[in-house]
Amino acid sequence: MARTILITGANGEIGHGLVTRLAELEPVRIVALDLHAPDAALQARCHRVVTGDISDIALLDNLVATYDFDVVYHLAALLSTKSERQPRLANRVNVDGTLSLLEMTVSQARQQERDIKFLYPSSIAVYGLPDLPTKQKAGKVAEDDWCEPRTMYGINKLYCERLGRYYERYYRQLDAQVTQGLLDFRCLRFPGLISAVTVPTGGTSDYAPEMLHAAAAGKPYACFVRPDTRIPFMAMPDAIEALLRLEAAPRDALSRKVYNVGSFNPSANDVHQRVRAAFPEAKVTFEPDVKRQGIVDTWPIDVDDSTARRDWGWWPEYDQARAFDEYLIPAVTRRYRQPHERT
Ligand code: AKB
Repeated sequence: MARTILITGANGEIGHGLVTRLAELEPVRIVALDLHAPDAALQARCHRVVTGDISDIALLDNLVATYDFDVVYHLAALLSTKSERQPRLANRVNVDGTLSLLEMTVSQARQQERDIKFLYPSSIAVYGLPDLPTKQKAGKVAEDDWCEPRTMYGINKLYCERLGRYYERYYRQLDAQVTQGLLDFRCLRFPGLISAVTVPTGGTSDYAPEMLHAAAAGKPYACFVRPDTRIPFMAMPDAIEALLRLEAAPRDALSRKVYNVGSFNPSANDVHQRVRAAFPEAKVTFEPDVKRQGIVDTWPIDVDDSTARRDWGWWPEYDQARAFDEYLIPAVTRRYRQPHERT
């Protein structure tokens, strides 16, 4: 029987790729929730599209009353730059929204005495390196190191990782009766993501995708970080694959709830060189914004994802060269080509 999958933030960057890939892979009933209705092509891949706010408890109650979910992908979030500008809103969306969804999922799992998987994308924003020399020295950061986030978004994500663990293992631990039915919480810490299909909004790793899309669209771009800035990035198809592989992994293979995943870690200048090689007319300047730079400087230069590789066979398809040469550059070129140039 087709699985029923709830995807929150379905109209966002990861949501687009995930809905498309899931619909290709298997007969599945996707219930898509987002503040904004997705385009017609994405809607056609969904069983139902619900337009609404993740912190609307009545709406979530209604969804549980209507569907028996097998898996929940909770992607809805306010990213780091937006969260820094509106911290209370960030807390409402990123924390209260997650809490309501965890509560809804655990209640359904217990009522029906069956397990429901809950996939949660966290971020390298949970890390907080105190200064650049320490960031350099730390190199690849492992999951339990440097979890001292300096942004509202990073704090929200770290707390929700722990809420997930709580709802799986300890929720209502004082109840007299032990109930069956488990919220099976699985979490990935994503690096900056680069998609050829969508442009992110409200993040601080956005300089890389913004630079690429601006160059392909023939628009000038002022990069808001220094050329030597280095953090990990991942091509969107690998991010989708990581979520699907973690979801499919046997539970007893997982030694942790939260996994780093990485693939390549270019400097902003490396991204610029790749973009310039593909679009020689590109007008890119570097005009660092001290405050946004300050945020990126607290994120690690790379992540140690050896546990994901060992436990569930994580392996990125796209290193830096393949990501640009075989995925990003050809796809953005097609995307922004003038209609009269299209063959
Ligand atoms: C952001 O920049 O906020 C995100 C992230 C690193 O999680 N892309």
